[in-house]
This record gives sequence, structure tokens and C-alpha cells, in this order.
Amino acid sequence: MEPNAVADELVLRRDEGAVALLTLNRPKALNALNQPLLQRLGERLRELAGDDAVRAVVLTGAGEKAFVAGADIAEMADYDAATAQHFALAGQHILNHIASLGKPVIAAVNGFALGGGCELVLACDFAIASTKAKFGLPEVTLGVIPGFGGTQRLARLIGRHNALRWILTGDVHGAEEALRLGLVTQLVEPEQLQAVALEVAQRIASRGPVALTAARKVVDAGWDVPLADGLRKEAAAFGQLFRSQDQKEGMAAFLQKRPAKFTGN
Ligand code: DAK
Repeated sequence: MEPNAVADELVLRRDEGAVALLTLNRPKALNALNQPLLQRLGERLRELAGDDAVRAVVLTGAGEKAFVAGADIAEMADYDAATAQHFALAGQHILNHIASLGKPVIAAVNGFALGGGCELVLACDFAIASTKAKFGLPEVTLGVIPGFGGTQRLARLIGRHNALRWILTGDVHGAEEALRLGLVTQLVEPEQLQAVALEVAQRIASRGPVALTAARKVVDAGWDVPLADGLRKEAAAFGQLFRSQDQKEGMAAFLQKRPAKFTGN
């Protein structure tokens, strides 16, 4: 196989209407994130960012066992400090790209989401998980700490004490606990996971794209600022939407009792 063909297969893409399904595909290593996989994921995200036909993304892992079992330990084992920092920055960059893609990204967590895999979930808009999924940040068992944003995003999402309990013990947690703490929004039977995630994504993809982008931006922008500042950001974004064709189309469609045909403009 050509080198490019091998790289292509590390992150599979399948489009269904306006939804792209990305599958991280190293099942023999439980989809562990090595440099080629991260690079390919970065390329796929750039591809999706520039593809107006795609309005929502579902991210999942190949195989029945794992979403992503973390950063690739075999690859990391011999890193020196500079390489480790470079790796962490590269990973953070890709996760930030997910967060700022401008299109909703839903994680469909089909198994282990550990370390970098759990951090990948945290960077998505939200996550739907199989009842068999397992979550955790086991980095301290390896003598390191989460390096792809886990120390920051987990505490913001589930609170400082719960985040520290996860990070300091390195324990692996079941899907029910992840649901209870709000790391995932819904649990489904494993065989239904992909279909349910795609169905939710299709519903989202039918909404106004300009509004979708604005909604995530404002939620994230308001996450760690005082409420009054967040409300100002919301009002500004709300106002901006009235410059969009999508707003005119959405409201006209409602008044004319017909489905909206959004263009994303
Ligand atoms: N890396 C590389 N290979 C992995 C892997 C990983 N994270 N996880 C699993 N594999 C490989 C196994 O080595 C095995 O390969 P073979 O022996 O077959 O060649 C194969 O996947 C199947 O795994 P197991 O045989 O172990 O399967 P089990 O069902 O027995 O166990 C498990 C499943 C998920 C419980 C176990 O594989 C496991 O504990 N995996 C490691 C989980 C883990 O510790 N993940 C966190 C990785 S650390 C940073 C940047 C980033 C990060 C940190 C710092 N900076 C640079 C600051 C992020 C760190 C992490 O994500």
C-alpha cells in the first residue's frame, strides 16, 4: 500500500448527507493516538472545516473495544522533555481545532476513552456513549499528567473535586458515572450507538449553520468569564445573526409554515 493510503486509513471518513462520520482507526492498538494518527486527524479536520456540505461531525473509534485508549505509550516512552512538550502542544492544537471547527462535533464513545481519548471527548461539543464505555485519566499511573487539556477541561466540566479524584487516582470509571457527572449526555446500547449519534447529528445538521457556530462560540466564550460578560457576548452574537441569510430564512420559513432551507450564509 502507498504511504498515503496507509495514512488515509488512520482516520476514516464517511459522509451521510450533511454529516461526516470520522472513525479513528488503529483498533489493534485500541486507537491509541500516535503522531501519524494525530496528523491525519488534523488533516481531516482542515478538510471538514473547508467543506460547506458538512454541517455536523460524529467522531468514533474503530472496533468494539475502544474509542481511544490514550496517547500511544510505546511512542511516548522514549520522549525527551522537548519532544514531550512538542507532542502535548500538537495534541492540544488538534483538540482546540475540534473546539473551534465551527461545526458541531459529537463524540460517539464506543469503548475505552482513557487519557488522550478522554481529553478528545472533552474537546467535542458533547458525547453519547455506549453502556460499555469506560472513561479515565490514568496518566499518573504512568508518571505523567494529562497533556491534552484534561487538567483544564475536566475540572470545568465536572467540577474541581470530581476532576481531581479522577486525575489523582487514575481510576477507570464506567459509563453510568460519566453520565452522572455530565461527561456524557446519553447512554445507548453498543449496537445502537452509531445510529443514535448519526441521528442526533442529522437533526443538528438541519438547523441554521451560522447559529450553530455562534452558539458554541458563545457557550465557550462565557465558560470562564463573569456572567455579565458572557451575557454581553451572547447579546452581541444574537445581534450579529440578524445580518445572516439564515436568520431571514429561518424566521420566514416559520411564518410561511414550511421547513427552512438554510445556506449557512
Ligand atoms: N498506547 C499504546 N498501545 C496501547 C495503548 C496505549 N495507550 N493502550 C492499549 N494499547 C495496545 C496494547 O499495548 C495492546 O497491544 P499488543 O500487546 O496487542 O501489541 C493492545 O493495544 C490491546 O491492549 P491490551 O492487551 O492491554 O487490552 P486489555 O483489554 O487487556 O486492556 C486497557 C485494555 C485499555 C485497559 C489497557 O490497554 C490499558 O490500560 N491501556 C493504556 C491506557 C492508558 O494508560 N492510557 C493513557 C495513556 S497516557 C502529554 C501528552 C499527552 C498525554 C500525557 C502527557 N504530554 C506530552 C505532557 C496523554 C497521555 C495519555 O493518554
